Amino acid sequence: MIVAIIFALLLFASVVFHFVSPWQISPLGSNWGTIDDTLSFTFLVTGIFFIAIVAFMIFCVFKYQAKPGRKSEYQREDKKLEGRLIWITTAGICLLLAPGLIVYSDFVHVPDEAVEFEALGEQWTWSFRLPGEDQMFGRTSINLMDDINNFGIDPEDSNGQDDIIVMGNQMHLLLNQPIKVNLRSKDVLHDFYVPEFRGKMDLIPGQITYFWFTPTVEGTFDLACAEYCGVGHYNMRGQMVVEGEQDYGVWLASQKTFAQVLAGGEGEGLVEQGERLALNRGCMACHSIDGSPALGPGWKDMYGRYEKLTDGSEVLVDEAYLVESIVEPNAKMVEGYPPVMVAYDFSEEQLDALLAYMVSLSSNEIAN
Ligand SMILES: [Cu+2]
Repeated sequence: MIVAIIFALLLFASVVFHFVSPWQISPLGSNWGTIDDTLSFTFLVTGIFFIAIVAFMIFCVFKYQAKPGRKSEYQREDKKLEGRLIWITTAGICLLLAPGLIVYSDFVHVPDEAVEFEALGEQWTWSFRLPGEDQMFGRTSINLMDDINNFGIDPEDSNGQDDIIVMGNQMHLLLNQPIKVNLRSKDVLHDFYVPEFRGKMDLIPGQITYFWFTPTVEGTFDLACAEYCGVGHYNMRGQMVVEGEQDYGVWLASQKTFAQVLAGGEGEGLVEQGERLALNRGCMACHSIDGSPALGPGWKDMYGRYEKLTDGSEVLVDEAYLVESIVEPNAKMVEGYPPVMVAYDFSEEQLDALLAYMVSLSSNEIAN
């Protein structure tokens, strides 16, 4: 009897929790209302089965409880019952699968009016590229990837010269414009997930995956990696800014083409090189430059200050300490930060550029 009551309470609490739970679905920001419908339908079907099965268990526990003189009896297999159960299960699975397959087909059938962008994932940052005026992406090769040419675009391919390389991990999208997102990974599996768009797709090394959507609400939406991809996975974030034509135009005009990036790479100073490296290599995922809190120590005024280490000692943040912290991050841990940074393999010149950038962010000076 007591077991039956516990089951009944659990059933009641589960149903109530569904309606009063603080974790409700985020408001829809794209055309994919059908994905919501599919989820609701799946939830309804599984919910009905859940209630029916638990109710049946309560009934059985109550009806067949142990009583003096009552004995269990052995029943040989019941072909008829098995047959019925197989058909009910089959029908249930078809009911759950069919709507999803229909919506998924729409999800990967890109309409003709859609434009494109590319999202490139790597541990643990996102980069974005637009095809430029010709609406054609330049050819890419992993052999061409370096710190200036993050996407590995072939400089020989004329389609690639006008490709727009978005700086930082914030991508802007035009409101109500259908868009196809092409997904590439540089290293391991990642997953492009913007909850409000209901869009979600794996990035698979060696393949280009894609889906399309139409952003229907203006605003800034978080992009989160939804496939565990290493210790920094939780911090692999970006942003999708959906805006009207005017704001989008202003943003687009401020971005550089691949040709400009290549040309700029030759004439840029150490500090700019360092800034580009920090952006491209994902430093900004964990370090802020405006003094805001982040996963790792912020770079604003970091150079020249004293940091307290986990062993209680203090260290002056000078060039030697900074280099050590980049190539061997766990050698001296600053108090209050988790030991999650991976060692970076930078060349001497790259380290010089990064240091120049960090020093430029600080108003402190170290007397020689
Ligand atoms: Cu990831």
